[in-house]
Amino acid sequence: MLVLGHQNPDCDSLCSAIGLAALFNKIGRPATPILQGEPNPEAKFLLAQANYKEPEIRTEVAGEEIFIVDYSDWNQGTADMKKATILGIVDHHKLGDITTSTPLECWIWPVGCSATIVYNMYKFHNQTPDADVAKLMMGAIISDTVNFKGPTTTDIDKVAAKELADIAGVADLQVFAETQFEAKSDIASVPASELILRDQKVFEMAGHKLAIAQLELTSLETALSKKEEMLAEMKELHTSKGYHSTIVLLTDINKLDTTALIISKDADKVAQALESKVVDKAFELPGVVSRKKQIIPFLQSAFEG
Ligand SMILES: [Mn+2]
Repeated sequence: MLVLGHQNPDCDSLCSAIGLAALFNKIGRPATPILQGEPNPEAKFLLAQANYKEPEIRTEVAGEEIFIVDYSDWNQGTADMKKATILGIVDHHKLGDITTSTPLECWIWPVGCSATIVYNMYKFHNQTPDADVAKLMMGAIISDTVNFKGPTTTDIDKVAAKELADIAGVADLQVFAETQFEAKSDIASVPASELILRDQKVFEMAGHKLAIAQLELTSLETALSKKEEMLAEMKELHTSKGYHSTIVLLTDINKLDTTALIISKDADKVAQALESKVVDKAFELPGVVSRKKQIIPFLQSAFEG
């Protein structure tokens, strides 16, 4: 079986796939984690910290048995995913549009991170992750919950991260989190064309496609100095893909605020749905850090009524 996360792999997508595949191997179900693309810099940082080999990148899964983690939408899977047998889903987002012709094993919990669920699957099977895998899963929880400060954080996540840190031999979770966040904030030399795609997900709302990327940073200074370059790259992407809106969220993970850059057929509609106002192709979202909880639901009600 193959275990895979979504496109534009982030920490959770990578580490939960690795964690889940390792669990299956422990209980006699041979499994291999794969990636749909290059992992983001924070995910690469975690691989280096855990001294774990980067999984193979594969974008074809037709004919395979697969388990998917961190999504349940066809559009976040491989193009040929409908030709695979989906054995199961682990996720913590709103339920997507994937359906199957045979029963499947679903672990979908409203928690802060898929890795939290995977860790609880270890407990269900009376297993313990190895130290390196535990470190990866711990890092994914830190990332997805913004070090337990994000609004999706639950006590289940906090307990899982603490126990995983113990298994991994990480003495100070805070110090680890700070180093991890510095790694992902190091964007000075990253080209704008790459930045605008970081953690990008495409959402369909009433027949419109909204591409929403998110950069989580310890400070917005460097990102804002690249605003014009990013807007130019966004415009190009926007036109070539025919999106309704192309949005890049610049989230300050210390101040817990977001500045959104936008290229759109109706930027005012998007900003108004989030109780904001567009000024110079950008709008402010004070107190907003979670795309899935503080942005998507409001855009959905504005577009779908
Ligand atoms: Mn996740």
